[in-house]
Amino acid sequence: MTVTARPADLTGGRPVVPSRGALRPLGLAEVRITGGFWSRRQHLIGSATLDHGRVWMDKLGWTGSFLRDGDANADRRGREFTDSEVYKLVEAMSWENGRQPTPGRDREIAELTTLFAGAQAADGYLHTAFGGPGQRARYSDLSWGHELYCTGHLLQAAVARTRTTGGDDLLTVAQRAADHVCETFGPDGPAVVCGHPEIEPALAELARVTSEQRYLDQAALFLRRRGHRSLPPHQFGWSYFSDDVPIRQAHTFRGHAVRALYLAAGAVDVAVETGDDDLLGAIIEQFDHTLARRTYLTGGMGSRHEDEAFGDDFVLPSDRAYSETCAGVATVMLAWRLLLATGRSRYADVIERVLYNVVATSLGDDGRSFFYANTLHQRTPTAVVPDDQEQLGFGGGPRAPWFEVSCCLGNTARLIASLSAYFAAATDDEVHLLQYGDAEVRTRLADGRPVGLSVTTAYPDSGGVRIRVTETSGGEWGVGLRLPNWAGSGATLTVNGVPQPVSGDAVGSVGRVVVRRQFRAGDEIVLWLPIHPRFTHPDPRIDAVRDCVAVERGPIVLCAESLDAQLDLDRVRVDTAVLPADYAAVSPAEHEKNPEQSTVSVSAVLEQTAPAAWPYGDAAAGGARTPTTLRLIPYHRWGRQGPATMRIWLPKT
Ligand code: FUB
Ligand code: ZN
Repeated sequence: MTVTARPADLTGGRPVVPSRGALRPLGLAEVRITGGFWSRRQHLIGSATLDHGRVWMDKLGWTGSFLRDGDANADRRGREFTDSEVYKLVEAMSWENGRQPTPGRDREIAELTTLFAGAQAADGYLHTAFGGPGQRARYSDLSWGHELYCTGHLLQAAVARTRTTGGDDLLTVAQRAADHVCETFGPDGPAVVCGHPEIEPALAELARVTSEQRYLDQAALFLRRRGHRSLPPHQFGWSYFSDDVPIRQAHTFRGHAVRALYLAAGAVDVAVETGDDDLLGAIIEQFDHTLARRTYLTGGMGSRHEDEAFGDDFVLPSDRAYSETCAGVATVMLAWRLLLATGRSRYADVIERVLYNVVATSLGDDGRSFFYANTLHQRTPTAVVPDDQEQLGFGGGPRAPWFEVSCCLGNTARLIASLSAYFAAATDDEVHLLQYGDAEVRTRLADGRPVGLSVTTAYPDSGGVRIRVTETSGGEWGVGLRLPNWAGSGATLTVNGVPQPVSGDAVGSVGRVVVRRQFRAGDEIVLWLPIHPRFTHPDPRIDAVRDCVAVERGPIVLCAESLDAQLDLDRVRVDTAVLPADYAAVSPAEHEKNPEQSTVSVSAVLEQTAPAAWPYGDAAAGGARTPTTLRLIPYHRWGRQGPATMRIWLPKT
């Protein structure tokens, strides 16, 4: 890791601000998404999702829980972690307000902050389900109580608010809560951990915002205490809580996916701030293992519904994919930290995969519904959930306006609202573009020189990315461009129309090309990525999809969707001798209106199946085959036109 110590900065809208690392993050103030795929979703979050979340949280009494201030709370409604949903909503509102300030949103954040402050005990403790009259005692249920988890989300909301508008009362509430945590669980406190990690990355980030060493020390202490089975035995095992082995001794992520990923994110924060390269190396190893053996093609993680957990290596069944949206968001959190620490483009590839294929899939077109679990194979047509219906419990099922466990909505909102911060980062004298979309970048190099870039592209529909230098003040500097792993060696590059090498030493093993020169305003770099559709084959050890094939186009995973199940997708086989092709039925004008409609076609057969009383036999099954052309759509678009079946992996002929 390059070690560049940097002073903490409070504003600028960066979700994560490590004091050292290979890349320096740029914030909402330096990178603006100006159009395209993610701009449409940012608009949706700001215009619909945040208000939708607020309406439901008011209706269900989750915001009201903060009002009772020590009165009998026996009628408090919702699960133990509903406070966290209100905090996550405030975090998302803060990023959105940083992206596009509005007085109304600002007032709303202030009003909710007043609610939180009113519910906070004199010693800083703040949780609406514990410690009040008629309630369970504070910290009496560390496995399931989520008290420190909720505190973590309060801290992250305050970090977002502080980094977008400067410190205010929310930071005061958060610091009082964090001080309470340090006093209760400090070096002389009980050697216990919260069943749901989250306090760890939150304390580390609060330390970065406030320069308070004790918060970082407390995060490190919680990490050291985990893995010693301090939580009571449970049917899911200690691994569910990542409390089975000390964090440095583990070789993979395991147990509850969101818990494991949040914990790893906190571990990277602590490793980076304390210069603990062993700890950093341990997390890199665990993530590598998890990506190689426990991750869906979509980038989704978690294949077990019962405990929302990772399965064993290669246990990745499509029709039982859990792939919780929150696990996708947590993967982005972790990959982003590792990208900043190491500079490895591989992590930006992971972020891209998860964004397009998990996060974008979850969010409904109206911004008011979402998938909790993101299956890769829907066998029966999905139901349509009425706007006012809450899904009880959690997990699978269609996009729904609300779940009893509604963790995913706030996570999606806070990530998308802050997404421009994940588009670019800098070294001392280079600006690196990490995600592609219409964007404006304006920042200063380490020596203070102002630089600016304007990016225009139809990505991910098209592979062309045009970058214009809008500001420069002399001297050499560099523009780094990520070369996604899926692009292989097919990328091409021109600078002011002159072709440049995009291979060998120009790229190395890091997955990026850097154009260095004495730029002049108006200079133009054009990158072409080979975005045509391609077949993707699974590792044969993923038994559930052995002999199947998927189709990807650039960063997008495609799927077959059958509206009203008119086409029985379980009888389709794909002929891989014929390459997949862009489907031309959409006219250029239509495509302009809705670019996300682009589809791909593959040659296939439809196989006859006879009804059988026993689905096994002494001869290979399979009847007559009728040739057909199968049209595939981006996976993130499935389930939007009505009840449908769907599958990503298709058997080969
Ligand atoms: O327990 C809080 C959140 O609810 C978890 O992160 C999600 O997996 C869901 O169970
Ligand atoms: Zn969730």
